Amino acid sequence: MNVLLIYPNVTHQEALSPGIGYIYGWLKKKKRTYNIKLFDFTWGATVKECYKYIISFNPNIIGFSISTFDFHFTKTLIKGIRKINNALIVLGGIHPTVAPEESIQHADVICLGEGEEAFDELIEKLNSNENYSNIKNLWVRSGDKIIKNELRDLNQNLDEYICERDIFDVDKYVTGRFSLLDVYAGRGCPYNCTYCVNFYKRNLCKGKGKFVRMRSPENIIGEILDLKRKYNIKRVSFQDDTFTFNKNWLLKFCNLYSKEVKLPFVCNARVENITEEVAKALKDANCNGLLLGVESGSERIRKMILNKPITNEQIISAFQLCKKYGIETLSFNMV
Ligand code: B12
Ligand code: SF4
Repeated sequence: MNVLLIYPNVTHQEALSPGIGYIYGWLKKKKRTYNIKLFDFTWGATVKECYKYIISFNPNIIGFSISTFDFHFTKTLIKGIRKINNALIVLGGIHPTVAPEESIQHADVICLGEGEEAFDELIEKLNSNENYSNIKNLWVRSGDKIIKNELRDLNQNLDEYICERDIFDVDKYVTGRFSLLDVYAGRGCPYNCTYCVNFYKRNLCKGKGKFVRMRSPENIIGEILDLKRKYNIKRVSFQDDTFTFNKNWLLKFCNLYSKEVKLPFVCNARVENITEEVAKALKDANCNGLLLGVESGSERIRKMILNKPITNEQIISAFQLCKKYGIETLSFNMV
């Protein structure tokens, strides 16, 4: 069974796809013996090169990881692929999750939400010639019919999932970002800002278990030490939507991190989480940058429209505390 993963990465940002890392990590963990390859557009590969690669590799299944930015390009790519290969075309990532009706028009299968188990089940069934139309999290196109399977329960033990990066040319990514790699400490966000994808994701997973989940600090630190050993990383960026919402978890994490890792790191945070105690713990752990969502200068708009009821005082206090502890800040603002 030949499995090809494609990262269209139209914006060419030099950050590898965690979606691909996690689904590949799951297949590796399950010791699947398929031949798994990646075609990565990050470094300027052309469509022609991709087609050439597909002809030589001859995949049975092709899985794309796409955001909405990637969708238009991916549609065109798929049209060409259909002419040279009969692989089952699967779309996963944020775009098929938020726009499934549109996505399924251009694929055989799409994955909504988390894809580790669903993609694995799909390949297993395809490999043994079994019916794959009833796999949870997947929509499957069968002629004119679309089979829309429900979502499975969310895995509450995120330590079971491992982001395996070795399918990527990791050294290139590490060099491109000055010795930095992204790490994911958890999934979901407890807040409910109206404009955010988490608002949609939480509704999608309603009734499927706790939406916000964190990995154990020990597990994350194990991953980072491994990245340090393998790729000599010098900095870490936590890409979680909100790294700081759970104070007990955060303090435990910072304590352990400061003893065992100490690499400088940056993370996203909510202003109201940044108390003196938290700012100090972050600094002691070697956090040198916080990215904070301000969004609007109007308290009324934040509260009434965005459902982000942070006060002006909380914003000022968070930025002042960061200044006091020598943590650089960046704010996200809507224009
Ligand atoms: C980390 C992150 C990034 C990273 C990594 C991007 C990437 N390719 O995944 C970086 C910094 C590079 C980035 C860049 C951008 N991002 Co961004 N990013 C995020 C963030 C904060 C977290 C994503 C996350 O949790 N990943 C963790 C992994 C485990 O989850 P996952 O990627 O969804 O993967 C799971 C499933 O989707 C599925 N899956 C994924 N791929 C596949 C493939 C197959 C075959 C299958 C079966 C399943 C599957 O299984 C995975 C494991 O469970 C989200 C917000 C959010 N909460 O989703 C925004 C978000 C995805 N980003 C967004 C945007 C807009 C961008 C940019 C366009 C920004 C810009 N203007 O440049 C670029 C696009 C880059 C790109 N080509 O993807 C939007 C996307 C909106 C949309 N409709 O597309 C989001 C939702 C933020 C928002 N605005 O609300 N981003
Ligand atoms: S706090 Fe940030 S990640 Fe969480 S819901 Fe609001 S905008 Fe989204």
